[in-house]
Amino acid sequence: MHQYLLFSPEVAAARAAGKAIVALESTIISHGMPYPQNVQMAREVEQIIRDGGAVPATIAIIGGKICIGLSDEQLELLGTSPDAMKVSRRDLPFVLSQSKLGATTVAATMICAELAGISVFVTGGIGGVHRGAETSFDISADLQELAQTSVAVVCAGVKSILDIGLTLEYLETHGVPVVSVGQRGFPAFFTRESGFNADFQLDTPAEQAGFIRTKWALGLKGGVVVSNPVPASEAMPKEEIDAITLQALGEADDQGVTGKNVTPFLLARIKALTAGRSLVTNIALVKNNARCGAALAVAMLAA
Ligand code: PSU
Ligand code: MN
Repeated sequence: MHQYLLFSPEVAAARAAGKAIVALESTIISHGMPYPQNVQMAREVEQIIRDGGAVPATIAIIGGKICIGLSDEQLELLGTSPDAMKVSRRDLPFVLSQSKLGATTVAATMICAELAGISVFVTGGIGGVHRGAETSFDISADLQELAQTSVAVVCAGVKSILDIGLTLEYLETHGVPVVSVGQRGFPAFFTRESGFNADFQLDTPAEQAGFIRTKWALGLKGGVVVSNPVPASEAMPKEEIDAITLQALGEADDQGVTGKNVTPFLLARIKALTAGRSLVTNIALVKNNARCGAALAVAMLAA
């Protein structure tokens, strides 16, 4: 086993028994949602995965180790510590060698999941190409990670804080397939449609698993985006979220927010500007993704 990996008892038992395991990220807890909803969401999502026949493995960096599966106290720590670092690929050696508390992004969680032998990962939304990237160069490291690390990522698409069209172009260039579940359209996180299509619609876990297995059997390294739209009853009105997104983007610009702070800033502003309603939708879509990801992880075990 890798020297930096530390498995929780639940995940270690699942590995020994050959059970389906689903990875979960921790930046969504530390930087994506406020306390206490973040910790409550994390616990409920873990339970949904158990109910779906798989074992949840929330991933974070604690005490110089990559922790695969967290205790209740560790979830609480991530949800409440203001000094938890947002850790992407470039930050991993720092936070590990300095024994800092680190919350892993989609990119870093993919790296850790692959090290741990976990091939399915559930989150809310992935990072992408930011609007104005032609001058800011702000393209999430999540996209490069999807190009090279072999983990399937279940998400609800990408937020319209990003340039969704350019994000899909970037993924195409890097050979990352975008699969959609239940519809052809690529979802836009808070809403079911983005105006863009996914590459392939695969509705059943067996079909999704067959696609992913085939990609890797061909030696085609890298991830697969499995985009699962927010349930219609939980989606936000498009006009409202579009207007609020524009306002949040303007504020980020005015305040000179850059680098890794951009995404957490925008998430927090959108939550405030919707009086918390975006948070309700956010939690609902992560839970929906947990159901999808658990079923996919179980299907991945079938021959
Ligand atoms: N999008 C969300 N919620 C999140 C994130 C993105 O709707 O919590 C987090 C994820 O951890 C993602 C990261 O990997 O933000 C992307 O950050 P950046 O844009 O700085 O790469
Ligand atoms: Mn960025």
